[in-house]
Amino acid sequence: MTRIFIQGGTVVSATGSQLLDVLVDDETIVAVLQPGSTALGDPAAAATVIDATGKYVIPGGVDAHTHMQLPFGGTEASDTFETGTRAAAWGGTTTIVDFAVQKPGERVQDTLALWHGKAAGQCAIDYGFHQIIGDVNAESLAGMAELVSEGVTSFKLFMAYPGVFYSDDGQILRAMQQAGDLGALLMMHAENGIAIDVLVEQALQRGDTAPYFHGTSRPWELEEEATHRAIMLAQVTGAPLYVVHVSAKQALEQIATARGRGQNVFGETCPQYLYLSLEEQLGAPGFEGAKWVCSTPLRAREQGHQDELWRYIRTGDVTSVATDHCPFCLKDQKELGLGDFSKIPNGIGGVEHRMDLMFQGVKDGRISLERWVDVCCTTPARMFGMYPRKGVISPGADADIVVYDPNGHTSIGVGKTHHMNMDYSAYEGFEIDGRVDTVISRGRVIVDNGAYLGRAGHGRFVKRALSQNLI
Ligand code: DUC
Ligand code: ZN
Ligand code: ZN
Repeated sequence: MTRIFIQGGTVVSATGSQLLDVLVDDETIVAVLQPGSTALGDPAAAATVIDATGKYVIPGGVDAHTHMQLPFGGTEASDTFETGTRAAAWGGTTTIVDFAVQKPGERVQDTLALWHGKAAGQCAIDYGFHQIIGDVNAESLAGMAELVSEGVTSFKLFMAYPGVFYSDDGQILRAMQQAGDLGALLMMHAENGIAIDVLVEQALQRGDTAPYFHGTSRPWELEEEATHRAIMLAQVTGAPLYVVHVSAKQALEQIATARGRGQNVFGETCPQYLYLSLEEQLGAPGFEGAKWVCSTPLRAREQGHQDELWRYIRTGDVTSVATDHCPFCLKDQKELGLGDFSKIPNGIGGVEHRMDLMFQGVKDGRISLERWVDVCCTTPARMFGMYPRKGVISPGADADIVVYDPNGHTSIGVGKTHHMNMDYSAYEGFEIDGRVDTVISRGRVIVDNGAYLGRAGHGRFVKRALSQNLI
């Protein structure tokens, strides 16, 4: 048995911050104590003591949207479950929820088994799965029920990528009906992929082949339209809807309107949409912009999406912030799209930087300390049925804890704090006014002041309940 006593820190939860000490026994938080309390005798006795004076003690981050080793765009995402979860740990994330992928002709049960096989024994931190349904038919709809009983309680559909993951409105309706009946959460990639494919073809015909035109051929109107359609379909079926990686302020307005009516609709955004833009990143000279090709795309800074996205985080209409971590190296992977932006594998890696980038939002006065913890830890845990094991510092919870130094500093970039398997950083040169000091995953210190102490295989599969965040 290992005991850890975290002393002198400010415990930050989604609802408040207080000077408190935390006692961990083996894998579990056993007590949260007033400083100096002797209610349990001397809590420091026989324990490793971590001095958190002047620091924040927060629940380990929960990143509910990652794609480790995803086969996509003619290649495979460059982080394995081993490298990606190690990088996540470095950045203060102690749970990920990744996506198993069913493609046409495959059984969802088989694809989930395949993803279990990829992750088992490899992960540094705990992990769960969502299931992508790429072929809605009677068999896959029946399979959804089986998956729910195995702790996979959320299903992603795509209104984009015709011929790959795309579902038409009839298929979406059927999957939503099934999700509604099961009480499961329907996750949606909301972009009008049929219209986008026409714009892509026309751009290429014009000779607009550079990465910048990935962004202009996926205009915000086609995100807003698809978001609205998904919300209406969800309303007809009664399914709870979680719209992933929202980048357009107009799409969030649709989500906010639906929520205002009391509909179970939730929005997720990602740090890339809060910090990066069409003009500066996708529009970088030459082929450089390929680094930031992802979908939904980065939006035009001049259109004011970022300020609105931050505002929707404050109002709660953005329920959680995830990374959509889907890394590809520039060399040989992003380069598949040299001369044709439509062949650039879509995805940005960022699993290591989410906690820091969102803490910068606290420092910049964009969000409160408590909202930081809420959107990065607590609500994702509740949204995806992992609460109160995850996302909270409370007796009985898994001892997933981060000691965060608000006076520390983090320089982001390859060769600095970067442990993801990527040959560039999407956030190269970012300077963060804070630092992850110590990371504890189920009672084991896995990162300690710049030293990695974790191991592949420590992370376990989290069998999730139904969402605990429905209205
Ligand atoms: N968007 C990405 O950018 N990558 C993976 C899949 C997706 O929807
Ligand atoms: Zn998506
Ligand atoms: Zn994704």
